Amino acid sequence: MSKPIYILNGPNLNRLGTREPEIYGRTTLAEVEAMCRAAAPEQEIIFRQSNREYEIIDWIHEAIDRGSGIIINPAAFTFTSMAIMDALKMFPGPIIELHISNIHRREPIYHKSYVSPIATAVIAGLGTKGYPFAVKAMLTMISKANARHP
Ligand code: DHK
Repeated sequence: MSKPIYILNGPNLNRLGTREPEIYGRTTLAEVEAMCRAAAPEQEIIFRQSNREYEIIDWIHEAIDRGSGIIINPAAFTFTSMAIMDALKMFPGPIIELHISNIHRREPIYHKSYVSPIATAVIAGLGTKGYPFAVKAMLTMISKANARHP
């Protein structure tokens, strides 16, 4: 089994399911976590959420030391945090930036991501189904990376 995949979630995503359901749907974060684990039953997954920027940075540092890939929904920090961008720059493995909504179809404040220039790939607008989709994609990225560097 490869090293764990980190799935990190930013501010307000702990309210998923009741938060603006017309944009984010009614699936809870716990249900999203279950969908991710079901998408990769053989793979260790570390699934976390925080409303604190420093905590997300600490988890990225942890992933630098012991993770194989990062799937991150930075939520509002996407558009504000150079600190998260700088932390992700140090991560040697694949990074998937994920948004439940299509941020590019929303108000202009949601258009400039600090994470996209660092990310290997970006998923936006698939709803919460984007999470298990990202997990499957990450498994492929990790196995390709492992094949390149056995
Ligand atoms: C979630 C948020 O909280 C917003 O701040 C982002 C993102 C969009 C999402 O679509 O998952 O802009």
